[in-house]
Amino acid sequence: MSRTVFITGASSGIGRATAELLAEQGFRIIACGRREARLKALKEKWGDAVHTLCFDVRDKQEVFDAVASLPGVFKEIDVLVNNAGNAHGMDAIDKGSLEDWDAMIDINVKGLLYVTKAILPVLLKSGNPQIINIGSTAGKEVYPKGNVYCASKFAVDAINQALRIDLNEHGVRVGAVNPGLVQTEFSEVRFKGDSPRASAVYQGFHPLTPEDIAEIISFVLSRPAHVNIADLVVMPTDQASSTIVRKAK
Ligand code: NDP
Ligand code: 8X3
Repeated sequence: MSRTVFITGASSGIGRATAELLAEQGFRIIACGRREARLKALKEKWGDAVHTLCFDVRDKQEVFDAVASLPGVFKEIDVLVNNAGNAHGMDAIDKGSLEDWDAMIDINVKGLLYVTKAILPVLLKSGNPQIINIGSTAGKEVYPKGNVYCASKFAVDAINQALRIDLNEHGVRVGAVNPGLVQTEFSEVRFKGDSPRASAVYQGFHPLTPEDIAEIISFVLSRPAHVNIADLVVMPTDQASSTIVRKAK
């Protein structure tokens, strides 16, 4: 029987690659994001296998209304992939912008909590419930000017552990996938559309692709029900830590 997977941030990067791969593998997908045209393109490509939900994870009401609006078989969610998130800005903490800090805490932490809270009642009815949280190496190690983004991803790490502990009695598999540098729209968002600065982040070495992470998520989902990959860190071979990256001279 095919499982139904609810993916936040499916309009771009890791989330979109995951939606595409899992749709191809026969999962039923609920693809979420704010950019409706991007989601519509997924729906057009995958037809009945995909249902789209357009909402902002920061808005509690939108989150709960979106989940309540799910039709027919899409109401029966087996898997939640908490992926929506971004960095906003990269400044020393004394120079950081309050708006950027609010965005990261509201999206990466509170948004993840709102979505999880809205989905748990249905997820707990699944015969094979699973949550995959997309953390980051930034949630394992603080780097210069990473401050609030790192704090938001450390929070994802804590929430991942908390969900695993509190949902243990319900038999929910909870695990995190924590990538290092993946080439997506992440740096475009972080640097507010400064494309040369964003693309420079991935120059001179071989970064991960969104498809690399999608394959790992698919592997995590394909383990037998008694196997839970609780916390996985993946970096490009050229990356040793948040600050040590082997780059061509
Ligand atoms: P992208 O910018 O390509 O994708 C981010 C996704 O999050 C988009 O689909 C976007 O959709 C969604 N999103 C952002 N804000 C909101 C919001 N307020 N409400 C709803 N959806 C939102 O970046 P990535 O694919 O790289 O990022 C995905 C996750 O991976 C993030 O949690 C990020 O922190 C994490 N990560 C990324 C790494 C990297 O190097 N790229 C490394 C480690 C972790 P839309 O704009 O349509 O709403
Ligand atoms: C994204 C990886 O190193 O840009 O979470 O913070 S990094």
